[in-house]
Amino acid sequence: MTKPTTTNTGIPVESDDESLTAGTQGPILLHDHYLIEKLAQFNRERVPERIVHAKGAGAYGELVVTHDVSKYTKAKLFQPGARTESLARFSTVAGEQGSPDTWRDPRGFAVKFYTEDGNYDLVGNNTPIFFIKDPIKFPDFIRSQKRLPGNGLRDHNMQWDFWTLRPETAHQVTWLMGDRGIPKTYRHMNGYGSHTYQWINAAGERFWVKYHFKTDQGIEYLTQADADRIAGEDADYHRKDLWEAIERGEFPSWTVYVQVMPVAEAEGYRFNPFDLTKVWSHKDYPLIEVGKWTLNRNPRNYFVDIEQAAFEPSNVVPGIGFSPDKMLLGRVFAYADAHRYRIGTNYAQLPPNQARAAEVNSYSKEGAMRYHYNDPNTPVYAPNSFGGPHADPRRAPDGGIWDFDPTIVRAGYVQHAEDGDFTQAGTLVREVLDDAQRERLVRNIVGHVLGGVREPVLSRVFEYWKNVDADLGKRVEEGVRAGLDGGARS
Ligand code: HDE
Repeated sequence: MTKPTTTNTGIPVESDDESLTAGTQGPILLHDHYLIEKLAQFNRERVPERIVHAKGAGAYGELVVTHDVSKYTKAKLFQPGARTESLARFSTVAGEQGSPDTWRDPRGFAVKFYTEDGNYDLVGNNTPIFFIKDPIKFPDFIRSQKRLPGNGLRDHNMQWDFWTLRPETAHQVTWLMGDRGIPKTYRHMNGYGSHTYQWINAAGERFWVKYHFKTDQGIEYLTQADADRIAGEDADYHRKDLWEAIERGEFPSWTVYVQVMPVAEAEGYRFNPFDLTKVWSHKDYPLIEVGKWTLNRNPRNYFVDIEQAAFEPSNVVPGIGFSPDKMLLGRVFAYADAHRYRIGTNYAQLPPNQARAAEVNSYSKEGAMRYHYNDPNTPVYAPNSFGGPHADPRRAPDGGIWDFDPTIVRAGYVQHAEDGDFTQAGTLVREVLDDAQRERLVRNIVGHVLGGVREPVLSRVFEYWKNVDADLGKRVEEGVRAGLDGGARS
């Protein structure tokens, strides 16, 4: 016996095929409320897409801690042997919801851990750094990567205009234009927390840390030509790959590491350790293994579990804290604000966002779409004399520590000994990439610049890459000029 179709409130309906009319050719009747429900619901099926990272894919999994890092953090999810359920969402940045997975772009690497002390969200990318170092530039940066206001088209000239006017972008753009700019699949890329975070151990000692999720599948990439072809064949190539791998029982995993910097060493380090456009040399701060993170369960419903997933850098748990990284501090505000706008006041009650392993005793109440019941015997205000919850600083996450002078300033980062916008991009080009990777980098840059970049931006592009590396810059200029003269794209 098949189930009867019902209205949204469970009332069996007469027909799913014909509207109610006066006579077979007559007007549709207003009281055909099921017809109206169907059309009205259809018009309201979309929530606003994410303003960045609109296109993505996700899955559930688990973190298992295999090494003892308790001397650095008391966070329960990082204690030896701890197993914590997790949700991941991978994404591109600039493309809209229907855009191809294989466009050249950094990839979002958002991870939610359902810990005993509440949800911990580590919202990173597949690159250890980012384009800019101050959140005030973020709207400008993103707009330069999206569409022209006039004709609504994407524009390489606009992208390079922003990049070349903000030299701090050089390190990330070098990653972007290289192999990491188009991962073969979401399974074949690393993930990074990118920012410097803070760990606090049980004795209250503090450490600066950077997170690395190293793919156990190996790093693999798509060439620009393959990516362009696949974009035309299957816009959902990465989403489908992740889904099918998990369906096959081929669970992708990453080995989780941290770099740890004692707080006292931050001041004298050769790079400003809070500058999001810089990495910490692994020679200076080697990777310390923490555990294994595996994705082993597909979402039951893509919209409910993934489109409505809400990751926020403000979700830190005891043993983990923020740092003076201004980009992190800007994000600590922005994400919850975006969620309230995009998926409503009570987004934390939606299935993927609910605390799983922790009890929620917040004083929040009501608001649109609320469906969790507040305990009727618990007051909705504090202080109160009726047993309502009390804040306990001993259990709360640790506030940041700030070595700042009392004057409030708007200033760039303090430049450390080897700081400079192009230094690490040049090191990446000269010491990390091999000849073949450099050759592909040049070809990718030339191809992208020939996609419409023109003066006065064009000369700055050559200058930009010569600042990264003289030889690379020369090869880019030669390649572009040959292409402009009608020569074969180099
Ligand atoms: Fe985001 N970012 N971001 N971002 N970001 C969002 O949150 C923002 C930045 C990242 O799969 C938004 O729910 C600001 C860095 C990921 O749901 C928004 C700044 C890094 C995702 C937002 C940054 C990221 C987002 C858009 C500059 C890597 C997708 C909708 C201070 C370390 C998460 C939303 C998911 C999403 C704000 C820069 C990663 C608008 C203000 C740096 C992976 O809130």
